Amino acid sequence: MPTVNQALPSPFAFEPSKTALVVIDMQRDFIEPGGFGAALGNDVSLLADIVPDVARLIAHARMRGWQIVHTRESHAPDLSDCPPAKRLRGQPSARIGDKGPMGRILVRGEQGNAIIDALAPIDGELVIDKPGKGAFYATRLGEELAMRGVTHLVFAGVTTEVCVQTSMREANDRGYDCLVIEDATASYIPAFKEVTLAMIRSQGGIVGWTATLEQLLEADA
Ligand code: TIU
Repeated sequence: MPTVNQALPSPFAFEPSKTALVVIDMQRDFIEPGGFGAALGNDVSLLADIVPDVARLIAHARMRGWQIVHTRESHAPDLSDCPPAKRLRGQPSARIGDKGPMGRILVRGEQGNAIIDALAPIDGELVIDKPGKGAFYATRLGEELAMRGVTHLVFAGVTTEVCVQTSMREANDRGYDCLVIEDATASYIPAFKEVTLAMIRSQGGIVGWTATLEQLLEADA
């Protein structure tokens, strides 16, 4: 069984046929100007740096035959799945559902909601639209993974401390062994990324494991 011996806080062993790569929210809304990330006042260029490493990770997962899941944070056009408590935060001039340069912000089907071209899903990969920060809340992800006998999840995507960490915590509570790939995740606030990785692997791996992309690729060569 492949084992990432250098994973922290301890080696991470996984069975490829029971492993899924979960790529969180690599969508234009977060990575390109004019979307939700920018509407919240962030410098979105900070996230683009990880795209080549996420692409390498996806290519590896495809070669190894892991299940691949892409998520998109998104809401129905009538915003019936967007509680006012979520919509009313952020900048009053650019809220979820408002028109932006890439269409309505964080609304399903709009240009800004698409996964960036460099990481586009292919046939056979799951695409999960999620109204929350976590990938399990109000989605079919749990059922889809259970149907496929998945037990181990490898996480990538954005942002580390918001949707990646929330999804990992949801998965951890559901009994999955979770590994986050350090160089395949990013935050608008780089210090938060480092602290999140430290949190995940603290206390004996309270939320899961962390490893670099090279450590994973070497272990699963
Ligand atoms: N995908 C995700 O992380 N959603 C966010 O709103 N992240 C922020 O960092 N704002």
